[in-house]
Amino acid sequence: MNNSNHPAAFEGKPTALLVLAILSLFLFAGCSAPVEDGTISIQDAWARPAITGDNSAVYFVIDNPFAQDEVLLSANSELASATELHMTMMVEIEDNMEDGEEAMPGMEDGAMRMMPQENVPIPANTAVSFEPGGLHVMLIDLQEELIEGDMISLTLEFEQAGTIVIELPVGAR
Ligand SMILES: [Cu+2]
Repeated sequence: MNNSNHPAAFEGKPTALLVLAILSLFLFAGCSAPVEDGTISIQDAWARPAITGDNSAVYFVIDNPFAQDEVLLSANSELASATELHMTMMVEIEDNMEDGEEAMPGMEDGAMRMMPQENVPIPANTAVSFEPGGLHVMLIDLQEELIEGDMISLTLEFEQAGTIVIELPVGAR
């Protein structure tokens, strides 16, 4: 018997086993190794146009398709005096009003407030959206004007992936 002349019908099986072996290597790597740079992705990023001295906000979607939890620790931009992670949320007026402060017309039921976030968890197999009315990166006290069509860069620090620098356009999508 010459094994190199085995019928073609059997050739598919070793190939399938090889594919499984390679796939399991990838799965094993995904579970045990630290997440390497580039394993999460930042999509659809854009910044709000704003004038010098004013504030702007950056929005994007962070996609973590892996089995390991990720955390966005901080953001940094050279264009702003300070860069913070914020969450806009509706808060009850009565819980947050100073004595004697009056609610603005139309805001009797609550007000939108921006709450600084120490970090933002990006759980395994989850995409987290930063969008108007929710999570955003706040660029505080801009050192230069952000004009629609400009490209700016933003540095993001992740617990697992480390530093990721993204390039993004100024202007609403
Ligand atoms: Cu904000």
